[in-house]
Amino acid sequence: RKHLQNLQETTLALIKPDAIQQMGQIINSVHCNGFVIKQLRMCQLTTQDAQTFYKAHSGKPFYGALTTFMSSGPCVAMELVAEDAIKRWRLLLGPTCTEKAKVIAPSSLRAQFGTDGTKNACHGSDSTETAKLELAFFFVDRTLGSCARMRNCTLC
Ligand code: RTP
Ligand code: MG
Repeated sequence: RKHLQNLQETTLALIKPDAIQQMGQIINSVHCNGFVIKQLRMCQLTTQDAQTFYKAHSGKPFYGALTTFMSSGPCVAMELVAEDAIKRWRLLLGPTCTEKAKVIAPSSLRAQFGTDGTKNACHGSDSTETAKLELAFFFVDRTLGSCARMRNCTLC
């Protein structure tokens, strides 16, 4: 039945480096908006990791600034579970550009915690296909009891 199709959908959410000090408020919003956190990790991407994660945007004018920003400090990655999680998380994010978000979606996460058009606080997968790929990117190592770190992690 169509209305049950996206029950228990999963998506990859990121708290980006510009909003890492607001992670408590952002995680509170995650819970208040009915998302369950299935997995969570904090890690700092290398420039190469960021280039791989955002490879769909390679060649665009903002790609260099985006990948430099995304590797400038730690991110928090979360696997979120909810009905229609992909669409609902992106709705909570608001528009890509923080300044636009402040005007048309002032209670969105990007309006509240973003910095500008590139430094915009959070990420959300845009389809079931990208969610699957992006979750594998961050949560591929499920070993218990040891650090499941990124390649070339600078934190440990
Ligand atoms: P995201 O992938 O991070 O969830 O964001 P989005 O779908 O809303 O936007 P997208 O078009 O996929 O862009 C990816 C990220 O690139 C940066 N960006 N900067 N300065 C610019 O014009 C510009 N445009 C995009 C943002 O960090 C955006 O989230
Ligand atoms: Mg996107």
